[in-house]
Amino acid sequence: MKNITLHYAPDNASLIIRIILEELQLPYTAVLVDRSKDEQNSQSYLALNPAGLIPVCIIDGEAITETAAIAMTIGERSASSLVLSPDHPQRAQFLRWLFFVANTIHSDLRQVFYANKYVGDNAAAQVEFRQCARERLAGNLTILETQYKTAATGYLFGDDPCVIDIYLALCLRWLQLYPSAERGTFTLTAYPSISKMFAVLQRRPAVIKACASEGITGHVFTNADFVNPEFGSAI
Ligand SMILES: N[C@@H](CCC(=O)N[C@@H](CS)C(=O)NCC(=O)O)C(=O)O
Repeated sequence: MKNITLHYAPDNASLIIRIILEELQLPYTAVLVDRSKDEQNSQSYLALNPAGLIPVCIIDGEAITETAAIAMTIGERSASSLVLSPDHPQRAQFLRWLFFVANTIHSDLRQVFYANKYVGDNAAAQVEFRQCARERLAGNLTILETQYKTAATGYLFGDDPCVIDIYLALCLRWLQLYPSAERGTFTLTAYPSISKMFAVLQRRPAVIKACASEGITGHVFTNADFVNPEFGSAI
């Protein structure tokens, strides 16, 4: 990978990829997608990602979308421990939990954050829909908490963090903050093993550097605070 460009917005799913790039010390160019101008739906951005979602990562001229796919691609191409290789005995379990975070947890989150996109403009319907999504999330996070409880090192696989640990940390960071009118509705209290992992993860230099470059400081996973300056948000 000679040339990497990350299209990002502060505290968006692109931050998962930025942390991975920093962990691997890969050089990259970050290009801001200004959500206050709805740039994710501009013609030029839709040409990269027709779904109008952030992130897009261009690797050696190829546009890649979907956070988990980008994470897998970068991790595999750099033969890093962030991704378990196809011959690793725990590869199937690794894929299982990566998909769980990507297509269950992250999807549940989108339902909490963007209820209007699922049920339309009816405010009462949105409240009910968000409540259902939050209840489903609580159940799914309990399943993950059980996995982390049995993880010997605190990380899901082995001594070092993998892309799943990072992905989950960002998901639960956002859930602590957004929608901002509901800040505080979600806490990590019910998930002590996950929370313990986050406390270690957030001290890693790559995490601190990636977050700081988007204006995010402090205990970024265990005691999330908004982007400062107030420039960008996950939703
Ligand atoms: N399935 C996508 C979801 C990405 C996603 O939800 N991105 C959010 C920002 S964190 C976004 O682009 N939101 C704008 C929108 O939904 O219009 C992925 O994994 O990359």
